Amino acid sequence: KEILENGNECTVTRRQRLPSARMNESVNLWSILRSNIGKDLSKVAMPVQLNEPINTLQRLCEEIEYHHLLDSAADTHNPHMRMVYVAAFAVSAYACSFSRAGGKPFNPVLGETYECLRPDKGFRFISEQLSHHPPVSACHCESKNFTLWQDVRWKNKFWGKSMEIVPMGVSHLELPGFGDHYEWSKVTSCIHNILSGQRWIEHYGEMSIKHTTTTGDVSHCKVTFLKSRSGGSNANEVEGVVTDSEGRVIHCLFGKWNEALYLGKPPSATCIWRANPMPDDNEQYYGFTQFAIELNELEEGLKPLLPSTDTRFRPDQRLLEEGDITGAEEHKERIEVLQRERRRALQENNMTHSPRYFKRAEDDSWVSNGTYWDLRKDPGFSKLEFPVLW
Ligand code: PIF
Repeated sequence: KEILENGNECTVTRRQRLPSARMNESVNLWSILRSNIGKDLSKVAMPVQLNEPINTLQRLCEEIEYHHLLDSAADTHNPHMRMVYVAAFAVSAYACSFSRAGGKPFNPVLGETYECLRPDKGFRFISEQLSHHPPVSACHCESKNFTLWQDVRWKNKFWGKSMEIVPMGVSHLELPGFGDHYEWSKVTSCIHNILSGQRWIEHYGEMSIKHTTTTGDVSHCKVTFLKSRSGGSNANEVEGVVTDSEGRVIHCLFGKWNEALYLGKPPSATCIWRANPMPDDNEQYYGFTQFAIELNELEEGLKPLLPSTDTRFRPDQRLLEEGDITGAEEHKERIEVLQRERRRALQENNMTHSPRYFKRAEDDSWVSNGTYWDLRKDPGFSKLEFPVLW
């Protein structure tokens, strides 16, 4: 049962699996990469077969799967324990990537949007593609307990056997109950065996979570994502240290970003977060979690409420989800041509694109302009004009 925004209860049955399993990939990635050596790979149109039926805007929403950790933080009076929950949340965002080295998300087109309204989980989320070259996506998620926003941009580095994805942009979190603000940035991700063998994903580097209130610095947490040693005995390990404003160590954390995070030192440690079990047949279905399976679902009741720019209406992604690779590729190319035409028209008129639901903040980050949910309610997106993206 879900509680709707108007307070009514309704029963929503969400799908338990995608409509179609993943086809065997028959793309020669090497021939694509070889002919684009030295090029920025985000400027190369990739075959749709490399994609999973989810896009970057939805991937940002996937990072919120373990939002209950933020609800716990909002319920915790001790500021250092609050930081423990926030750190666990920041680590949990990586869990879904473990089973996902096989594919890349769809690259949203400029102006594409995505919403995820989950009254059952107590949050509502929006995201928008703000720039095409370089690809920049922003999102904003709110609940009674927290507000979370971030904008992301990647740099790709292709090393031959592996590809590094270096993210830029900052995640922001506010817990209004305490007047807290937290911010952190993402660590580097690396896809190994990109050309042959079993692809696998690794995250490494340091994540520094800063906690401030109007009265100054409160605490800090350094989370280290360890690089795998040869043999892989320490694969996916993370370590964290929470310090107070004077730099004294208050808490220690350890665990694995794909499994669980513990507070304390073994053997007397407390589990703070554990990843949800995966659906049994997930390997055939793109390695998606139950939460990911639900993200691109288009229920009948939702159709008239969404703007036409919502990812759920994007035909190439829908066709891939349904297992029609040929149809998906045709539509992907058609959508790319449309986007090039819109770009040319803007250039010819000396105009630049302006995001619809996000604006620049003083610190140059992108924040919600607060209009999405009001427009959705009144006058309703069906009464507004949108560019034809597909
Ligand atoms: C197309 O995007 P693709 C290109 O941007 C192309 O330049 C553009 O034409 P234009 C098209 O309109 C686009 O559709 C290319 C690139 C996209 C990202 C960033 O979807 C996120 O064809 C990457 O893809 C995160 O992909 C990856 O960039 C996380 O989406 C795992 O660079 C890449 C990925 C490299 C392949 C990795 C393979 C892993 C299995 O004429 O407008 O320029």
